[in-house]
Amino acid sequence: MAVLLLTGFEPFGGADHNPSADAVNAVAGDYDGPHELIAETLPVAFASSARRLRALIARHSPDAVIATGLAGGSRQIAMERIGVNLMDARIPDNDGAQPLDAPCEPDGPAARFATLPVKRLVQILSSHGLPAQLSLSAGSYVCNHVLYTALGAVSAKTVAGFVHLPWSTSAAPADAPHLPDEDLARAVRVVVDHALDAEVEVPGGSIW
Ligand code: PCA
Repeated sequence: MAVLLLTGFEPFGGADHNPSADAVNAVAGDYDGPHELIAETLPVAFASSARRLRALIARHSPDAVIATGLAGGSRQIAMERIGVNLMDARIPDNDGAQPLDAPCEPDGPAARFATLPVKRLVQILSSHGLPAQLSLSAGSYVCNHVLYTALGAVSAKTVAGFVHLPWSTSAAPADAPHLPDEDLARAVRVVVDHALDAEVEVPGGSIW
C-alpha cells in the first residue's frame, strides 16, 4: 500500500480559517483507500513548517507528499511547478519571523521542480469541472518554503508537489474570489487519487 502525506496550513495573516486545512481535513475524513493517507496541518512559519515536514517525511517515508495552501487572490486551483530557494516575506510568519531576500537552504540549488504529475493533474482537475492551472511561482512565503523543503527532503522514489487553493466560500473575506468548500475538497481528493499517475506530455506551454 502506498503512503501519501497530505498537508494543509493553519490560518495566518489575521484570518481565522485556512481553506487548505479545511479541505485536507474533509478529504482525510472521507478517505477509504486504496492508499494510506496521512493528513497534517502545518504551522505558517518558515522554521517550524520545514522542521515538521522533515520529521513527517522521516517518520512515514511517504510515496507522495502533497502540500496545499491558500493563495488568497486566486480564482483557480494552481499546481505549482517549481519551488525557489528564496524566503522574502511581506508579513511576519506566525512565529514573528520575516526573512527578506534569504535562501531557504544556503547550499541548496536555486530551484527544485515539483515531481507530482502537474500537467496531468491540471487536465484531470479540469475534466472534473474544477478551474485549474499550472503555476510557475508559489511565491516567496511559507508555501514556497514548504515546497522547496519537501523536494529536498524526499527520497528519489517519492513524488512531491504543492497545490495552491483559492479561498473557500465559507471562509472568504468580503470581495475575495472563492470556490465552494466542496469543490476545494474535491480538488484535493483528485490530486490524492492521481498523485502517483505517470506524468504525461501535454501540449500547450507558454510563449511568455
Ligand atoms: N498560504 C501562504 C502560507 C500559508 C498559506 O496557506 C503562502 O502562499 O505562502
